[in-house]
Amino acid sequence: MRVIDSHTGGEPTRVILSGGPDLGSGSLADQAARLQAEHSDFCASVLLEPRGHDAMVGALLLPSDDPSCAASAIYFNPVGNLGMCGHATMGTLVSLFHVGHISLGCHRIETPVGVVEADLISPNRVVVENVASYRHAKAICLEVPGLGQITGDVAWGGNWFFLTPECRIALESSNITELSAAALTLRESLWERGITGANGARIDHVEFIGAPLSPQGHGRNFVLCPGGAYDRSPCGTGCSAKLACLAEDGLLDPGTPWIQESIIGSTYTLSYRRNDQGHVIPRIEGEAYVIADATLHFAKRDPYRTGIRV
Ligand code: PYC
Repeated sequence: MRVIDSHTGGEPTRVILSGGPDLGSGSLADQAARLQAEHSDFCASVLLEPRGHDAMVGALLLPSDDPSCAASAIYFNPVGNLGMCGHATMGTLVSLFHVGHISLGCHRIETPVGVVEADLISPNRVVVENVASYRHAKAICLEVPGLGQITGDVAWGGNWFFLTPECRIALESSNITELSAAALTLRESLWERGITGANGARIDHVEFIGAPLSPQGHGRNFVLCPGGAYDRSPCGTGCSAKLACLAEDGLLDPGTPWIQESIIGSTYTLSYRRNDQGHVIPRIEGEAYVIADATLHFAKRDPYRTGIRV
């Protein structure tokens, strides 16, 4: 299986160029559902140790039925599919440029939750225009064991997020273990309380938000991804959810830049525009670098052929 590995602000992406499963026909959302339901061994074998690790996100590229799109992408992490993925879209563009499949400029990518536009403005710099993002619920209050009462917003940025400024642990890289534990407990509490996104959608990302550490920054975050890994980058879909909240609170005007720091200090430059329907269309600019151009091998007798799952 031919893969290209990259990282975007420290967050890894593995683009699968060839050797993926046959997902049959139907919409991209149908094919993504089939990937998750019928090919979990494939996903685990590509992403988990010993070939990968639990923070890795896969991008399975397929031809798109939409002639305006350069490709379709199904993004997945070791526990299941993502709707959209900002950092992996940047990683995908940089990887496709690396192998000579695309040139610099604008490319449309179909995802299961809509078409996104990505502008490769240099070999390592990408601007992604994400799907329309919005706040679903404001100031939801819940009791979280060990954290007390927490208030936060539920928002869509291509995935579902619970965003709160109230985690009470400093957003510093030395606290990643404590932040991860707190975010996991909070997510568990959301599930127990039945707090969901639209149409009962499960909230699988938790985003702690706070003040920046650098003088140029406007905000800093810690994002827990589905499963237990945290996002090394500022999380493109998490930034989109954050932009939707800022816009709805009247705290950021369209076109005004916002520099978002991740928990390891990598940054995205964000802004948004409103489309004809008045929806928030996030713009996320960041850097991605190719780190490996590889062939994965799956020996039949390898006891860890489908990844280490303990
Ligand atoms: O960049 O949107 C993102 C993302 C989601 C999960 C990991 N990264």
